[in-house]
Amino acid sequence: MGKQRSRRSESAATVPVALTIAGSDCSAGAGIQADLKTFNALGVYGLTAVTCVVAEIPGKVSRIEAVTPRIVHDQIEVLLRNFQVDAIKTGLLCSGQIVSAVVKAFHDNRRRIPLVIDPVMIATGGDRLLERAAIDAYKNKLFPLATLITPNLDEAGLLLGTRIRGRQQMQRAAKTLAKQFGCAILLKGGHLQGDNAIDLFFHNGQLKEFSAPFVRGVASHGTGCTYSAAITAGLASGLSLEQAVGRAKKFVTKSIARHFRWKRASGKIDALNHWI
Ligand code: PXL
Repeated sequence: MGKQRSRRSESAATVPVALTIAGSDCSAGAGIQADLKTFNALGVYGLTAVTCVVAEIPGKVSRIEAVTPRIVHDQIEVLLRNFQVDAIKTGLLCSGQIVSAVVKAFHDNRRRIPLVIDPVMIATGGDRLLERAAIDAYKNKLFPLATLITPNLDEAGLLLGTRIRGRQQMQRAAKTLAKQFGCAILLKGGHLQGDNAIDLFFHNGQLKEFSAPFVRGVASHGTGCTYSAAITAGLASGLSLEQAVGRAKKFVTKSIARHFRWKRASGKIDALNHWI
């Protein structure tokens, strides 16, 4: 009994800790819910700072309500002051004021912690999730603090003011963003290249491709959240950035392939399977 207790407290003391700063998706396939499930599956204790509440099902956002920038700041501040946080990710930040509140909370805390930014702007179903004015706050204040930014093609296109199609344009975009913000870039190509989902990873002047067979016919709500959360979990656990991205790509591919599906008269609902 005594032995068991001491083993338990030892594992409790050494479990890696990751913080997600993101919105709540009530259908639980994306947002903070996907992040927590991913952290859990990868053996990381997850902390959360909620930025907004989204009423939605996969593919259809009904309504978004942001919480106040002050409570976003205070959630992060109290967590960073009291936990040894090993890695942080940001997801949907909703508004420019919330981006600024997040940056302020980071500056109030002296320790530099690996930071993964998923620049969530548009939901997979096409709904706009981020106020347009927030993009400048991202560019000027938050991106310069990033370890890694994980845009998809639409997000990278919005950030660079161009359309990105094809591998050469992807390579150029990844390099330009890395140079502009002084961090690593994971540019997610989705199904651009046909049968494979190809992502370009640009880090320390080196370009690497991560590829997996594209899983067809599955609603992919939450894949970006899950991917960036899995990378964050890897960094929290001490993996290198490249190892963390490689493992996360496998994790997200499996969670799509082994998805859940509910059939309803009104159509099917798919959800990623994080139990892997
Ligand atoms: O998948 C993007 C996303 C991120 N965060 C929240 C969301 C969604 C998509 O709907 O609701 C909270």
